[in-house]
Amino acid sequence: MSADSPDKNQLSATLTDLPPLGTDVLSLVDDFRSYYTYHLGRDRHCTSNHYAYQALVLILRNRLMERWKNTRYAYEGVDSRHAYYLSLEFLMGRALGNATLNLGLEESTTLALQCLGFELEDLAEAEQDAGLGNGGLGRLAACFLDSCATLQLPVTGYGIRYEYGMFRQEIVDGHQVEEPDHWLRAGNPWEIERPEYTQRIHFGGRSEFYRDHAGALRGRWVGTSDVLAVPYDLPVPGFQNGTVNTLRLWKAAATDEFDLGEFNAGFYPESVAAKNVAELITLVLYPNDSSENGKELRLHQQYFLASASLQDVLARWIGTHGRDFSTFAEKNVFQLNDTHPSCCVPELIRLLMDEHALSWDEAWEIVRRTMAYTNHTLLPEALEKWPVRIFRQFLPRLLEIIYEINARFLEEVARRWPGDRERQRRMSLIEEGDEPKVRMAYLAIVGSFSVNGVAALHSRLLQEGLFRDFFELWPEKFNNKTNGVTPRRWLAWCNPGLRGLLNETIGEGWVADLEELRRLEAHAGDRGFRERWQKVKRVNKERLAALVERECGVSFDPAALFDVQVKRIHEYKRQLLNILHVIHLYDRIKRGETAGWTPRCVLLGGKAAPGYVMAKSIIKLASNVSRVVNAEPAAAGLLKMAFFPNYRVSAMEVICPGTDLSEQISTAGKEASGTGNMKFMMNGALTIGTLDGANIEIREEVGDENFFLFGLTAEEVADTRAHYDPAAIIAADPDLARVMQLLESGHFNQFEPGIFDSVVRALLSPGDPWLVLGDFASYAEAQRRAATAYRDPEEWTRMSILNTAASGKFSTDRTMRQYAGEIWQLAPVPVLEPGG
Ligand code: B1N
Repeated sequence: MSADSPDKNQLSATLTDLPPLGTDVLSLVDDFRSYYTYHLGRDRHCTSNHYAYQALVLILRNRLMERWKNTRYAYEGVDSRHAYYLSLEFLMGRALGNATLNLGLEESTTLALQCLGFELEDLAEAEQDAGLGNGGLGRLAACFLDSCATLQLPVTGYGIRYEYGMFRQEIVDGHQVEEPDHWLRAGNPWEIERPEYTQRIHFGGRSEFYRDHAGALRGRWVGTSDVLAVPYDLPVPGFQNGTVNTLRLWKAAATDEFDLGEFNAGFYPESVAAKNVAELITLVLYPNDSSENGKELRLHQQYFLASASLQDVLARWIGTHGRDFSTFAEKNVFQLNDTHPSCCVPELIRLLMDEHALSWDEAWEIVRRTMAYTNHTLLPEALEKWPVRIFRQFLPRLLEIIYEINARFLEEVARRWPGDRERQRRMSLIEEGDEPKVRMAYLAIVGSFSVNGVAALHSRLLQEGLFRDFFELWPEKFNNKTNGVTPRRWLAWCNPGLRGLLNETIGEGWVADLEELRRLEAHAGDRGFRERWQKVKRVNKERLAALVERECGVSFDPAALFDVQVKRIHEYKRQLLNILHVIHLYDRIKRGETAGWTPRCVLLGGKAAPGYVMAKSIIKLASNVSRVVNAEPAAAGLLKMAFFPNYRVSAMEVICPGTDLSEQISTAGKEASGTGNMKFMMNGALTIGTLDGANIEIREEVGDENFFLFGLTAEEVADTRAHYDPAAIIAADPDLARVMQLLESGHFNQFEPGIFDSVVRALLSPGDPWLVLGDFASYAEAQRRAATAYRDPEEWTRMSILNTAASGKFSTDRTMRQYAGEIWQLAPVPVLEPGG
């Protein structure tokens, strides 16, 4: 070995084996000053919190970085089986608070910042939400990652680094206006770009057959236009355990040879401009929740994610195992978050056959053993079906593989049910018709070893309805995994007051073992404990009231019942039912029926998909009703209403701790699970809800006496459809008749004639799929029970405590243990803390 070429291992050790970073106040202060001054180049004249926020992120990121590396080494060291969570959405929200909490650095960070003249809370506020998701499905993915890291499970998230996340909602004259969310404008200090792991993605071209060296007939994809996928990694810290997992997000980039033809022809600026076309793929998140997008660009996004992620995993595999894929299925499992990444099924076959020379049977065996699919909705409008025409144009080789999967699958169906042509037609991956389509859910089911729903009722309805034929064929594939939420963000971080009280009462174990909350039951009868519980709630309500005042210009009295419905605006979620009830309360006030009144503040919030006209009318109606109610002198001190603009993860962190009554009022059988319901419950809100989604399990856990149940069951909903008669319902219910009269008379749109006609028509239609009026009386009655209960603060507080106490099941730690044990066959891998 010569002097100028040191031993390679020596060099790498010198490079990367550093002593652990200090986590004491002094080390944090020193480090902060250094980043602030040298790296960011700021001094005492800088007035914006932005740079202090950046400096703080960088010092925390360093501490995550050492754990991140240890985690990677630990996984490599035991050659662990690994799960990949593939999702078009990760609704991460802010990362700063979560990082300090999970690193166990809250106290020292708070002190260090105080030395420097900052408050942790202010710097946390300076962070943009990472809004790379629409709602429940994307936020679930984020909670899953937190729990996997906390359970030390080797799980990597794969998603898309959208340049623009979920739009920012402004309310102008009561109407929703969408503003672009350019969340990366000021840079994202958490992310690490890793261009060395760039992948190449094909589009277009054509599929052809050829003979390989051995004379075998093989397929290949030629004449393609390629796009690069560049990975950006985000750290996902576990709760105080040394583990940091990875969320890898792909950004599209033009290839270097991009449009060289045009370049050579002298169109230099044009060819550079054309780069944008490639980069369009990851430009923007589609803002449709629970409805199909159907756009070519969306399919590009889906395939882009699937192909980049699979190639990444295969490249790592080949790096350690060479081209021997015989144990690949023992070491890897892919969880598909809905059908959005279901191109993975044909794409893995393509990669293994066309690029790695496996046979069909070998490739199919690997797919079948490594893919698992989660369904998140029964709504027909959300079920993805891509026109064969679009596949043929952009993904011709994939289409060919899908046809082959289908041919083999239909043979299996024919063997099981000989001669049953109708069943073959029903189950085919291709829906026939003028415009033949690929049924993505069926593709996912056929290619997966596991199919799960997200709450008990939802999973049962999938088996009995939507996927019945498949359940008959492969009952063993089907299972349920009830959703959850992470108790780190949704209790420990967002509700510091309650965290303190819980820690003093039952110790700190609940943060990583939420079933510990059951021990609160013993304290629900203790008057002193209830008083402390009330004080915490009061402070949280004051914080929420301040936010509502700031965002909506409406003042909420913290002594009133805070009644909250925040979620995407959708007819099946029945925000209209809530608004009708507010109108009913308003009507009672106007009629002087206020004896024994419970003052109430109603908060509604959520985004409407930009093209969903009815959802936008619902927002407008909520705004108009708020304006009328808040201006009514007789309602002062009795009723307030506000529409909360730009509802998002960071807003929910203030909203759920300050809520008394959680509105979970979807038409039974329509909400797959819901997860907001769980956040509210954990923070001690009581639920008014239907027997839908996870509400059913919430009620089971907390007991009927601590839950305000109303409405038709899923079975009754199905039976009511045929003879639903809104006119008769109104005729039989004078309260509802007056509400409809107010609406129809234009009382809430005096200078905007006709704007709510379509809303009224929908409510009055015997074909209303959501049966809004059908549940009105039952809902109003449950609201009366809630109002009465609230007037007994001791009793209400007892119920509030029991709700938190019973919320242990709804931790994603439980959900992830079930995925790991029952689907992934994945064991935890211990990781040492730095210096440990
Ligand atoms: O997924 C959540 C559930 O808790 C909710 O009940 C469910 O509505 C939600 C297409 C969806 N289902 N489907 C979607 C989102 C975006 C998109 O483009 C469909 N979101 C849900 C978590 O399980």
